[in-house]
Amino acid sequence: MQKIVIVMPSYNEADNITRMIEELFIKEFPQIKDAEMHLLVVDDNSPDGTGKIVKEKMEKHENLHLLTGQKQGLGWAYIRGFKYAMDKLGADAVMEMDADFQHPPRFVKDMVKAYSDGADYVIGSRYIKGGSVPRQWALSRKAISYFGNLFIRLVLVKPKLHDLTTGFRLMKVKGVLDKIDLDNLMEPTRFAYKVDLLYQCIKNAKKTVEVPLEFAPRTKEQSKFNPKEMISTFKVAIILGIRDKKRFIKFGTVGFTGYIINAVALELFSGTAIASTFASFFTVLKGTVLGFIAEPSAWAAGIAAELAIINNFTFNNIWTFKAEKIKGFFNIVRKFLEFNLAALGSVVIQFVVIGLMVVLFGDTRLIRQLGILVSLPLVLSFNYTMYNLFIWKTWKLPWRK
Ligand SMILES: Nc1nc2c(ncn2[C@@H]2O[C@H](COP(=O)(O)OP(=O)(O)OP(=O)(O)O)[C@@H](O)[C@H]2O)c(=O)[nH]1
Ligand SMILES: [Mg+2]
Repeated sequence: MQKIVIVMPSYNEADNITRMIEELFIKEFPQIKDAEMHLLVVDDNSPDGTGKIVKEKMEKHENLHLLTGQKQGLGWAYIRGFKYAMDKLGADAVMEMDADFQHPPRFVKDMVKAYSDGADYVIGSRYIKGGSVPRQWALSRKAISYFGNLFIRLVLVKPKLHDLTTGFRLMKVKGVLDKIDLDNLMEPTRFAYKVDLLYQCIKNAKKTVEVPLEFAPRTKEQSKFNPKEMISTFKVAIILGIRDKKRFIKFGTVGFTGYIINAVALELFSGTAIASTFASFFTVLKGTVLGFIAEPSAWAAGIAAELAIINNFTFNNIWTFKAEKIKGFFNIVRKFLEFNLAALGSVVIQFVVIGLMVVLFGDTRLIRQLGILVSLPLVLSFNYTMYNLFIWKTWKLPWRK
């Protein structure tokens, strides 16, 4: 039987906690047959005596646990709870759930069912069919929640998931939560820690599933929802979004220097003897489909592309793919040849495109430079794929172990 521990932080929830414990242990847990359900309340010495209430209830419910500590904010309360659930309670899965009834207990069983059906990460979602945000919320708050969430979906490039800021989630320990460095989550004192945790869980999980959640309004007092929390949440999302794309940005930058070298070298070589000597070997082809091979500018384009390749190999090796850096003289030579082989495609692309354009539109500087631009998108996507697959091997092919 799978052991599932609900981690529930509480701070001054004396009014809610009794009813929460009763609803879970008397109404909800008995309906769940395929998992052993536990509740761990993480109370930061609430002055209103929340912890004392939990202690009393523990005499009645064996699967109720209490962890107390100093108040360090929402993220830390959850993090301490996760660690305790994994290390001390031996949880197979843990759930995030608030004590203030914003996550109605009746949705726990749906989350557990998705887990039993094979998901290793389950998201309680307000933005899929069957889910909702409180009707009482002012239109402005609804809009902020919706568009904020949409923004995070875009920066994290997760269009298939609908709710990335929900606080009601279930994660399997093995392979998902135990792979995460919990002590170094971003913004652990705030709500924003949830975005970092979610991002890493999605990466680790084999199967992520969204289950509808009818998010309830807060019953007591004022909401803590404020601009500070919101900004830090967006900040975390943006940092995560960029961190992942950093390699592509570096690759683009190196590519741009390569482009400049390419463009300048093309002009330098197009009028020279080297280019026309190569081209002169092929004068017989003039007037045929392969006539572009007899164009000096096509050869200049080939030479320019090769110079750009040397530039790109060097800088990608010491910068873009620094972590996978190739070392040792013979390794470098071998990789360079492989790199050239991989990049041969781009030399060919440029040779053909510029050769053809020169034949069609005449051999002018404008046409040659336009040729580079036309080749660029083809060359860029081709190279990025080849390098990731074969040179620095950062992409795994499914059939390769
Ligand atoms: N242990 C602990 N629990 C906390 C802390 N801050 C909030 N909580 C609890 O964490 C849960 C979520 O906190 P809320 O204050 O409801 O935060 P929220 O739902 O993002 O915002 P609201 O709109 O104000 O409800 C509740 O059960 C709180 O009692 C904290 O610093 N320590
Ligand atoms: Mg709340």
